[in-house]
Amino acid sequence: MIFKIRYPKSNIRSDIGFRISDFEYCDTGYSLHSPYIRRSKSYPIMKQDKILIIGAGGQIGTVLTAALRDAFGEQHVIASDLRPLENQAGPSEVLNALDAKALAELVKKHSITQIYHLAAILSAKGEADPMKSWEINMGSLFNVFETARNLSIQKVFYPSSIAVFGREAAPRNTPQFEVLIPETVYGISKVAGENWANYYFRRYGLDVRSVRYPGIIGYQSMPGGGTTDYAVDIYHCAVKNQPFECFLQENTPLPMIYMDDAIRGTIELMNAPAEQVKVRTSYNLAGMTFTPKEIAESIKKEIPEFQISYKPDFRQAIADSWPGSIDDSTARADWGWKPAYDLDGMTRDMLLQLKKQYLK
Ligand code: AKB
Repeated sequence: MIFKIRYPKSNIRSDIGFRISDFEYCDTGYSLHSPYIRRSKSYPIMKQDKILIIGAGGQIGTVLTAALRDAFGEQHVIASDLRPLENQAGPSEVLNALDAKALAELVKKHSITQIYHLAAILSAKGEADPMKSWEINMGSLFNVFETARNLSIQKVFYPSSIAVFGREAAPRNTPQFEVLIPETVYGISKVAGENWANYYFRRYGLDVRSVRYPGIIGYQSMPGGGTTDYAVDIYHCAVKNQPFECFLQENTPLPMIYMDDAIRGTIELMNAPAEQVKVRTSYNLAGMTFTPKEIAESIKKEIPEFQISYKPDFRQAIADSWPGSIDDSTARADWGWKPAYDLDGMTRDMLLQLKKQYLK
């Protein structure tokens, strides 16, 4: 079953205040968004919980908010962001996660029991101002962890990333427990954040759960400031019959995941019995692996006239420092993670859903 969610027309990446058009390589038609999300099939309804999402207007937040509202009820999920969120199906608030007092007041006002902290400056954008990126990523995280500890929040979700890995890590099928020497400030903040998550769990018993997201690809929302963003932009160009210029070289493999899988994995981890969540830093979460050339070939199966060219920029070095694929067997063993989409399955669905959006 498919149902429509309403979505703000703004192209501002909500959690960090940068315009995603900073990284636009074709006209991706942000204002045309009218996203859809598949109704979740198996999320248990837990009406007693009150969930706060920080960064609810971002790429993941937009879709996760709708999925959690579907599972928990619209009034039980409070969407927050730096700027007002329009057309929300449930309560929403303006929140700067760097403001600890405002965060605590909001948690008390809504009797929050769970926090999903999605606000961060991503890998590519973070390099423009490393100190500011560090302050935002770490300052907001400490506010969330301290508020959660002081106000007895039951669970916190903290997204980490494949950006925690660097060139010293195994470049393929990178293990769960691997050397972490990232080369971006975003990656460094995620390694630190994972360790603080583990610290708050061990020291204070705070139930923090985390996955290392690969690049996330979805039709419902746009990413902003990441190195994997090309893999969303490419589909928008394809459905608009525009050629696509890729900022990575054709043979650059990266771990990626379809949005539906990423959201399902997140909710499954958050709903897993605590004793099954054995990794308290962050779980490797894999979906698929492909290069720009391979995603273009997948699109050409559906749109034979699609054209791609390559013009690598500074993001190539970031991508080269990341693994091409990661081993998520620990997540599979501990809490039953399993992705559903492969590259061609994702391509068919992305093109179908985006065509519907652009035809509106
Ligand atoms: C980025 O490219 O920075 C993000 C990520 C992999 O965490 N999509």
